[in-house]
This record gives sequence, structure tokens and C-alpha cells, in this order.
Amino acid sequence: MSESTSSRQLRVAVLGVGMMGSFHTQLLSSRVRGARVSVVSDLAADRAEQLAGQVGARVVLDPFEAIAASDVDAVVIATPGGAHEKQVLACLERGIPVLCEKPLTMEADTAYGIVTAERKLGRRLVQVGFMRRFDPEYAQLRELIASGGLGEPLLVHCAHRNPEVPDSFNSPMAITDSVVHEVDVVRFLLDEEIVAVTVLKPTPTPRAPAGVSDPMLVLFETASGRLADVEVFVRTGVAYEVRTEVVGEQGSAIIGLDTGLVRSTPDGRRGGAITPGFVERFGLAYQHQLEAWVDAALGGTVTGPGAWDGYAALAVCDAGVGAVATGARTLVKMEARP
Ligand code: ISE
Repeated sequence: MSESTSSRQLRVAVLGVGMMGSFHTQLLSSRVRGARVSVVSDLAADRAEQLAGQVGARVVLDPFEAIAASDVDAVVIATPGGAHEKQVLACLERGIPVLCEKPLTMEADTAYGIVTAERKLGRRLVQVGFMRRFDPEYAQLRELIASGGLGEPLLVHCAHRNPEVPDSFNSPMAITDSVVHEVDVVRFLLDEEIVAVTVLKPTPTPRAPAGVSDPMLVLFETASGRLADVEVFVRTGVAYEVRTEVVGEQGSAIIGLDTGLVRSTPDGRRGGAITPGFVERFGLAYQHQLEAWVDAALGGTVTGPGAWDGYAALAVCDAGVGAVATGARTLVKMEARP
């Protein structure tokens, strides 16, 4: 263990400081104990300099130099997805913990390469940014299922709605960028793999560009025969709404109703506010994710969703993208877990 980790300060390099990388940098610098951002890396030098100045970090433009730097004990990867594979492998080669935003890589087989490379090392170093696992509501729901409070879970109903996305956000992206979270949630809550995916495409919203299916209904079948349905609708024009309901043999439970504060107002209405976007809805989850990651990384490992979860999500999304294209029920192709 390096001098700094033994004195309980994890020195973190953040690679990629667009929206998510800046957000992680700010959280690490203001809310998360036991860590500081020592290096900020981005090809956009101005953006990197500005953020580094705010948090007292130095800028290293080349991400691989940042991973190798002597003042770096662990790495957060928030670069575009196409850069992840090589950056994660460089962290594994150096033997330091890494928190990688989804997707772990761009294809299931390259993600499997990371699973096997980590396996060869013999210890866990890769965590994938499936932050919903750290959301208090999701954690409570899993706890309830695991304690047997719902009896055997039978069905999961999910809604994933964004107020808006750019026109370039097409139907396959709704699977790989949005539904990928429900893939992980279903695996996390039910503790089993998804084996088949079907996608239905109803009449689209007029907000969707020509040829884009929005909303869509996605149906997952799990290995033991349970079903999970996901409504993904990324141009509602309303707000950010993410709900998950689990129906079991002995009752059901739902999260994501945004019922924190319910107000009555002089115009005779009663209601609360819906979060505008995922950073607001999952702000606490992002913070808890980093706290757990820093705690484990100080001990030289990771404990959150790992390389296998990143691989499984990609394998299911591949089937989902296939199902969008063909309209057919599509089997998930997955390697055996090493
Ligand atoms: C975005 O990339 C995310 O990861 C959000 O969590 C998700 O809700 C949103 O739909 C995605 O576009």
C-alpha cells in the first residue's frame, strides 16, 4: 500500500471531465471522506485546467500517463465508452482499483476479456458505475426481497422516463444507455441472470425523430422463469421518472414515487415535485457509490458491481438491440462465469 493510502487519503485520477466526470470530481472533493482528486485528465485542456483549479488537482492530458502517475492510487473513468477497455486494462496492469462508468466496454466479448484479466490477477479491482445499487430505495427493496418479506418475487415492473434526449439518441441507445440500468436492477434484485429479451414498439410520441421508437416496452425473462417489464420513454416532455415495483407471492413493493414532500397549494392541488434529471434523482446514490468505492479502494480492492456485472449488462443489451431490430424474442448469449 502506498504512503498516502496508509494515511487514509486515496489519491484519485478522474479521466474525462464532461458532465459525469466533473460531477464525480466535485463529489470526491466535497462530500466523500478519505479521498482527494490528485489528477484530472481530459483531452479538452481548458476544461481540465478549470476543474483542476477548483479542486486543487493537477492536469495530466494523457489518460495512460494519469493512470501510471505516482500520485494516483485509484482511477475513476468517465471518458466516452470507446476509451474504457484500454483504460480499465491499464488500471488492472498497474494493480489499482478503478470505478468505470457504464458501459464497461463497447462489446460483450471485450468486457469478458476484462472479466478474465481480473480473474487472472486473483483480486477484484474493477467496479462498474451501476449507481442505482447504492440508492437508498433500491437497497431497501433488495433488503425486503432478500429477507423474504414479499415471499418469492414473481414479477418486476419498471418505468424509465426521461424528459428529453438529443435527436441523435436512437432506439438502440434507449437500450444500451437507459434500459441498461434496469438490466442491472433486475439482476441485482432477483439475483439471477436474464436469458431472453423481447421488445415491443407502440405508436411513437410525435417528439421522436422519424424512425425512432419511443416509447418501447422491453420484456426480460430470467433463468428461473420470472418476468420483468420495462417501459422506456425518453422524450416524455415531463420530468425524470424511474419506478420499480416487485410483485411477490406475498405482496408487492414499489419505489420511485417521488413522494418525499407532498404539498397542498392555494390552487386546490396536492402534490410533490418530480426530479428533473438523473443527477438529482440519484444524487445520493452517486455519493454512496463513491463512498463505498473509496472505502474499499483504501484496502486495495472493490466491493460494488464488478466486471461480471458490466459484462452481463452488455450481453443482455446486445440481445435487446437485436430484439429492437428484428422484433423477435432474442436469447442472451453469455459465457460461463469464471
Ligand atoms: C443516462 O445515460 C443515464 O445513465 C441515466 O441514469 C439514465 O436514466 C438515462 O436514461 C441515460 O440516458
